[in-house]
Amino acid sequence: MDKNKTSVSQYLLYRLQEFGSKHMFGVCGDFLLGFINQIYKSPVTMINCCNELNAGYAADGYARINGLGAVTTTFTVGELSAINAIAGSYAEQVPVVMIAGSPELRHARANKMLHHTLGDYSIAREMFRKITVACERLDDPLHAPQQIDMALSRCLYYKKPIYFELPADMVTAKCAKPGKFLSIVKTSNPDALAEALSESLHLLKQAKKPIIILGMEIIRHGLQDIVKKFIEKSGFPYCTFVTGKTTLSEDHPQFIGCYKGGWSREYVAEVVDSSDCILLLGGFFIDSDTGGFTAHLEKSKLIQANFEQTNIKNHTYSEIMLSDYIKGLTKAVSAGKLPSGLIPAKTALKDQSKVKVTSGKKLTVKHFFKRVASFLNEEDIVIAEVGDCLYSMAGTLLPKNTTFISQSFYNSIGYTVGAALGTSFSKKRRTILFVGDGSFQLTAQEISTMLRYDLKPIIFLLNNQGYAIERAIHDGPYNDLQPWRYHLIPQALGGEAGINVHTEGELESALKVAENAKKLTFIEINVDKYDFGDTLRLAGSAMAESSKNSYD
Ligand SMILES: Cc1ncc(C[n+]2csc(CCOP(=O)(O)OP(=O)(O)O)c2C)c(N)n1
Ligand SMILES: [Mg+2]
Repeated sequence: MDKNKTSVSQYLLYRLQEFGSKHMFGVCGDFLLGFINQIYKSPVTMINCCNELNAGYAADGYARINGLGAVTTTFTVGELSAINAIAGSYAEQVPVVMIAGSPELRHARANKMLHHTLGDYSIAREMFRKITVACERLDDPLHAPQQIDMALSRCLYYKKPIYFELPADMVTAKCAKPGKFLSIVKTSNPDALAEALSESLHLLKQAKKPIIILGMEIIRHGLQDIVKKFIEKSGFPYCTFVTGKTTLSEDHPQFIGCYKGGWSREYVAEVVDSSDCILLLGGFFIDSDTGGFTAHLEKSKLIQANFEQTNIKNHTYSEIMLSDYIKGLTKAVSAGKLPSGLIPAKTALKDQSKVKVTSGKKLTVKHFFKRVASFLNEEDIVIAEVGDCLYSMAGTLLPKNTTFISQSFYNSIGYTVGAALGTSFSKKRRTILFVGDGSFQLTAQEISTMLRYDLKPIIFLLNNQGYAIERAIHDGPYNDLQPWRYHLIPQALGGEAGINVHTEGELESALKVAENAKKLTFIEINVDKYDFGDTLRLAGSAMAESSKNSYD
């Protein structure tokens, strides 16, 4: 073989692992077998999942920790199962590479009515085009390296998913070996940047009570160090949206808590609502970040800096890179252009350390989340599913260097089980999953994959006998579930039975087991059907209000 050549599939796999994706999640199929064989011959490890949706979720969770995730499926039937996961990655700005193995090109050219094809070979690909930043069919080995590099550079720059269709006969087709990878680099328009900085500094200088809010883009674009430097130099207090939770370690002395509009803790709401200059870095006005749009973030006092543009009050500066903008502010503070240490911030309350335990007492949602907060360790990866798990965990102060993961914008339930599979490959960190019974019923089978690959997440399943969040909006029989014996599921899937917890005492014993566990730990937390956390109750009323015209 020509030493300067490789195959299209090996080229792709080389690039994936180069940028952090050392595992590939997926489900095989006849059009994909050749590619999967190549994965087994490459440095990338294939993780065979139970279904494609979960594989997509796993790739998303994996990408949030490792910088890039990848999922592979067979043509149409497999990829359309994964499409909801890719849509979630698009909404939540997560760099995931989706690879669909398709029939050999000769079949496509002859438009043969092969199984899985819908009669039109382009339909699935065109569906992905809307939810990716690059959508490529690798049908020419000469151009494939360029297509792969261009798409990947967009994925890594925008932190959004990309899609490749890989026809079966292209898997081993020869192409050039990977050369130097060219990343997308954009620079700010210097005049626009200078003007935006000057206007921002004017507002910040006049402010008596400035506050910083961090949204999702800071984590996604890896700007934590830059932001930390600015926060520390300025001395301004800061909070995060839910989508920005754990952007910086939550033990930071200037951190006052998670801001959720009208659903925030009193002190956080008071600081933000009474601020005369709000500096929103990397955030958007998402309902779950603004307490169902109850936030008082008035434009007259708002500076909103996003990835490629900054809005100040009612006008927009485009072509400004967020990193340049934050660095510019930091430089101004260092040069004494901004007063620093304006407000002595009251650090986020740590009221969760002492919890009174009464052995035989029935467990409540409030007791569980308060108690489990002190079970969490530094460096843990904490994943919370939409529902009471997310609402309760968002308000929990997390230990140093914890990473919080949730699909709090796209809200596709079941996401966290797949995501926990993906994060569990970070062997040095514990993955702690909090998932509701309703959500779990969508993606439960992926526990099987965790067992298959000897992964050791700690899973808390909140069994409140149904869809509590939906009950809080509008109740009916559709919010009830078939009552599964959740703690027995790991056993049915080839592992050992989990622990069933009903009382405060049983929770203590279960946490001891979990602390010393050398294998996957599954703990079913049983609470009353109408036992809702405070934020869930508030969220329920807000959502009921927003759909009130649909109920009679
Ligand atoms: C894929 C998908 N299907 C349906 C919904 C609507 N939905 C949102 S939350 C929810 C119920 C979640 O129940 P559970 O996981 O038990 O959490 P709880 O509210 O009980 O804490 C449903 C059905 C959704 N968000 N995503
Ligand atoms: Mg539930």
